[in-house]
Amino acid sequence: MVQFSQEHREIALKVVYYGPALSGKTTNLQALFQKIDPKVRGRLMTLDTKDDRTLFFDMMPVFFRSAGGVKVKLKLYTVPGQVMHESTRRIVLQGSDGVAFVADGRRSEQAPTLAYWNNMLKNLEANGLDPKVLPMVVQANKKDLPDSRDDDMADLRTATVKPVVVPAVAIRGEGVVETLHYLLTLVYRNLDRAVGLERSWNLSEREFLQQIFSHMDLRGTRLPPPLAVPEAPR
Ligand SMILES: Nc1nc2c(ncn2[C@@H]2O[C@H](COP(=O)(O)OP(=O)(O)O)[C@@H](O)[C@H]2O)c(=O)[nH]1
Ligand SMILES: [Mg+2]
Repeated sequence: MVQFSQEHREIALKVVYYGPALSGKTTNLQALFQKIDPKVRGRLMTLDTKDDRTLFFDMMPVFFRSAGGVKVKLKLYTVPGQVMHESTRRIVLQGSDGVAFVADGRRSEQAPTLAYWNNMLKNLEANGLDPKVLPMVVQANKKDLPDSRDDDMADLRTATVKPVVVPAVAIRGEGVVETLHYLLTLVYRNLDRAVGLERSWNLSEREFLQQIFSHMDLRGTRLPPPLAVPEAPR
């Protein structure tokens, strides 16, 4: 759950990059780290083993202060993908305000991706997070590989959970900013509905997004114009 401190005029948000081992979660954070102005980003903490796998999780903080004097802290986390880290994954999901599900978009990965997705939905509920309400974006990654799927990950959609799908080649930084932008738009709207970010905190959607994305190198990125992001289908 988002953390607010009225006294310090501070909002702390947690966004989690979730997905199977080697789908590209760490690569997403590394690409964002390279694109974002050091003035607003903290350190990128990653702890990978030699075979590229995340041992615990990766974390990158992003900070800004709005014109209305609200300090926003955004923490981006990944989870370790391997089966043995199930309990860590559940803990990292705790209190998340939004989830980017990074999928290896190859046909050969379709079955394990679906299994992982369903496992995530279960872990969300175990954490008291409602997948019908929690902002979620699916990233169809590794679009550069020859057997990549072109079905828009339709099998991940259920009657009640219909995530937006963003294609990506994270290793080239493509689709990475778009994924975060879409997710943060949904995160903002969800919190605004819940606590009135605009009304009570004087923090508009436009300013929230602009504070983050105007500090990024957006070459090669195609972001929608302000306020033009559609609601996720429900
Ligand atoms: N071809 C290709 N490889 C990728 C892409 N994104 C990540 N990878 C590779 O996939 C492997 C696993 O990526 P990593 O980010 O460590 O996965 P994680 O386990 O989800 O953190 C690494 O060798 C990456 O270089 C991509 O878009 N295309
Ligand atoms: Mg990793």
